[in-house]
Amino acid sequence: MTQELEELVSLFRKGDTRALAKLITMCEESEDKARRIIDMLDVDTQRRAHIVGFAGAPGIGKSTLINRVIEEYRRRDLGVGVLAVDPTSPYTGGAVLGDRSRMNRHSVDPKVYIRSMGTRGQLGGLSRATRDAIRLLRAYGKDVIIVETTGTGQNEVDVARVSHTVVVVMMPNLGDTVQFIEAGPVEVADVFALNKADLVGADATMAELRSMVQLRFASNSWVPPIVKTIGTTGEGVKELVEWIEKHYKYLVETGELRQRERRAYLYEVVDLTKHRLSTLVDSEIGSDSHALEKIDFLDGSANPYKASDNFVKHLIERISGHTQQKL
Ligand SMILES: Nc1nc2c(ncn2[C@@H]2O[C@H](COP(=O)(O)OP(=O)(O)OP(=O)(O)O)[C@@H](O)[C@H]2O)c(=O)[nH]1
Ligand SMILES: [Mg+2]
Repeated sequence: MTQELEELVSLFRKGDTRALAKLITMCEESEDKARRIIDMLDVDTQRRAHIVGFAGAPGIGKSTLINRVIEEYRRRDLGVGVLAVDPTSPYTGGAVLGDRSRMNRHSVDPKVYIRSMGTRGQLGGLSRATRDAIRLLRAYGKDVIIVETTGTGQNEVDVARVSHTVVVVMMPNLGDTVQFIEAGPVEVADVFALNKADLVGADATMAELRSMVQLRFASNSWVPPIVKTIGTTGEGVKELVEWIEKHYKYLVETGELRQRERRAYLYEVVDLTKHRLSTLVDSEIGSDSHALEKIDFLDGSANPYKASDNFVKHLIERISGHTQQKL
């Protein structure tokens, strides 16, 4: 495993796309493999990349739009990585295949890498492997990393945690626009794309969005712009990318970039720790049936709170024993 990994990492460093793909797959396979890979790539992951999240309701045109955004970045000779996170069907299914076919125009371009990621093993939020994939794309030398998530509510919040810039995609006549706005995704928006601007009702929705932005963001130092786009023709996409870049510049100049990265890093550490503790509880119970028997069960007067206190104490002893062995 170690030799295989060393070979892969050395190919990866030479820019081999298959090595990149294999390393992402290994990160998906297990946390242990991910840890070894990230250890080996420690220095490379310091590279800069602009991480851009795209969020919005299913079918709103995110993939179509991203396809055009890739074109725009390629015109600027930037390397792009895209991770399409599919929360409903992790491995197969319409959305994933759809993403492939809509984005595959760039699949022959070595400077573009597109991949669907599942949400397997998630503990709320984007999967650990998605964050590792972002780290790998960054180390690989991509200039821009796009993360597409579908849905409303929690998914937007999750994508915001890993992104520097969040593009919230809207479309005309999205049922009751105001109601949709209340559902949450706007809070995390840095840029709005009003996609499908060719449809009837675009102007009315634009007006609604404008007044909402004025209301919600007026006192912020960055007021999210609203850009009309047509994913199918590419109209408005140049302007969209310009705004995405302006936002990045804003983040750098105000020092917010570092704050966002720090926050993302802390969330990741917290998620990893929660996951490891929960694995520890399971393995403790699974590997040693006595562990459960040690927990007092007094007939009639059982107190699960006290019992769980004792169990936690037991786990802490186990952990400190384990870390001491490692040191
Ligand atoms: N009329 C019109 N249709 C569009 C536009 N952009 C995308 N579409 C169409 O909308 C449909 C959905 O597009 P997708 O790009 O798959 O949407 P998505 O948001 O990625 O969908 P999920 O990944 O399933 O959430 C497709 O049939 C597109 O051709 C647009 O600007 N105008
Ligand atoms: Mg899509």
